[in-house]
Amino acid sequence: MDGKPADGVAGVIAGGVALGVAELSAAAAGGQQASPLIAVGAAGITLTPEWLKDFAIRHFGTNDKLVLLISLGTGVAATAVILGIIRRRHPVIGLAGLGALAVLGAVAAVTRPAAGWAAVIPSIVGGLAGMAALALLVRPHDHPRTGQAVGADRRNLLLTGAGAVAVAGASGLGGRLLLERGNVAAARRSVRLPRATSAARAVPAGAQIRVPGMTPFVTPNPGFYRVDTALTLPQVAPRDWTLRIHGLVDRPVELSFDDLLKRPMLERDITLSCVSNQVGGRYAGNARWLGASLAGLLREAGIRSGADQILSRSADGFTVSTPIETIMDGRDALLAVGMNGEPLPVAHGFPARMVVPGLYGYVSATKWVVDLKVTRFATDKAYWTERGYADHAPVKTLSRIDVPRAFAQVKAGRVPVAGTAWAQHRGIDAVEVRVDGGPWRRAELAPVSGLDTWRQWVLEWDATPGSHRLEVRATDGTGAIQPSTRVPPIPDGATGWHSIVVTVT
Ligand SMILES: Nc1nc2c(c(=O)[nH]1)N[C@H]1C(S)=C(S)[C@@H](COP(=O)(O)O)O[C@H]1N2
Ligand SMILES: [Mo]
Repeated sequence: MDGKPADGVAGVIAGGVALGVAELSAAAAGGQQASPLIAVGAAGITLTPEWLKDFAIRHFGTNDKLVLLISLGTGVAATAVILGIIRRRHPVIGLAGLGALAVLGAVAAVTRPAAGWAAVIPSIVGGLAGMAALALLVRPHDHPRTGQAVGADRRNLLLTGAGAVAVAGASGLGGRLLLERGNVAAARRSVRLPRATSAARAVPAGAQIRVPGMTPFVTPNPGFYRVDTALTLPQVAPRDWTLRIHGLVDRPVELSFDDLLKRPMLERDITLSCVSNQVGGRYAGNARWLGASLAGLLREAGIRSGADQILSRSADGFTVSTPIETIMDGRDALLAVGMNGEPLPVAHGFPARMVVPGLYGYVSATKWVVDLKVTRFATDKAYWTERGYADHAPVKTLSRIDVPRAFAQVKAGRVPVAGTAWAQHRGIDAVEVRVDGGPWRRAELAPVSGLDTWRQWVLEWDATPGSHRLEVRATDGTGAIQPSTRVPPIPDGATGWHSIVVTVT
């Protein structure tokens, strides 16, 4: 009997052997990037069309990578089932299919930024192991008539299968464990951050609106939104870290992590937000950053005339273009090492990242940053600007109703309506709320210590029974009112008024 279920299972086992052995040799050869599954996933992220990436960020949020890995795993398993079944009738094609998958993994791995030729090894070794397993598990020539194993043969097959499963499991697990050893968690714990030479202004007593369910004024690190293209977190040890400043400069600079820590350290409260944030969305967070002045570093390197862009690059090859003008205009643009009193979390750029108040993250906030090229917008494009996003992207004024929640049921009477508004580096001067399209009413603004953080607000509302629509809009420090026109995040950030509907009983 052709195409029996056991052949499909054998295919999956062979696929597992391939991936497991690849994982183990990735640990030996080239690290995370050389693991075929990770490499194909990462290449997938790079090649994904903009609309799909936007959809993924919107619907899966920070889980977008988990969804990608699960889809990939499912795809590989399904292909392996098919190859197992094909192998019975077309022995060579079944094996060649596995070989093709291995080639795909190898190509993906070797084309990752910063990958050497050794990155092909895990896919090839894994592919060969998988082919050997498939050849052993599905032997079409043993029983040309029935294609079925019988008696002692079947026992042999079961033993081979069990052995292959053990190889797949042990090598996969072992490989993962070894790969995790490259983990910088311990190095991060041993970093001692210097004291700030210029401390942050104290957060004013009333900055946090005391209403149950209100967003914290300072976002705790574990709850800080995360947006990046990294499928596995880059593990950059401080002792291996250097920052190169080159391009249109008088004196190229190469900075070690110790050099960086010896520089004057600024501590600043800065709200970071993502261009992908939708009106009412949660891709914004406020932290106390510690870092060196970027302007100071660039001044030492000496920017040549004609340069108008800093192209920053991360350890995993992501790039960001930032206008030099903005970095040098007196705002606190940082090469940050600390976040809320700790070394940067690995997910947020350890050991060093950029933070520039007033610009969306994709044009300012390079995590795991290792390279600054002083260049021109006419010469160089960055990851997202190559994909249709704007070169210049100052943060747009946004305001958000945090309580009550959308579609909440509240009791009639006095109901506090509270939320957050941001227009980094211009500041928030007013927030207004209206109910059911009625007159705008000014909310009470919480105090803030500067222009670079978000600002909380609250309005007491006399809620009457029924269904009501609440809307909010902010005015920034230049007097400009947040526009009502809804535009999508691409190319330079969403606008529109946040509105929610609540039921009063
Ligand atoms: N290396 C690297 N840095 C990056 C990104 C990235 O994909 N890779 N994404 C940028 C974007 S789009 C944003 S909004 C911020 C998010 O920073 P966070 O994850 O610390 O909140 O990081 C920026 N820095
Ligand atoms: Mo972003």
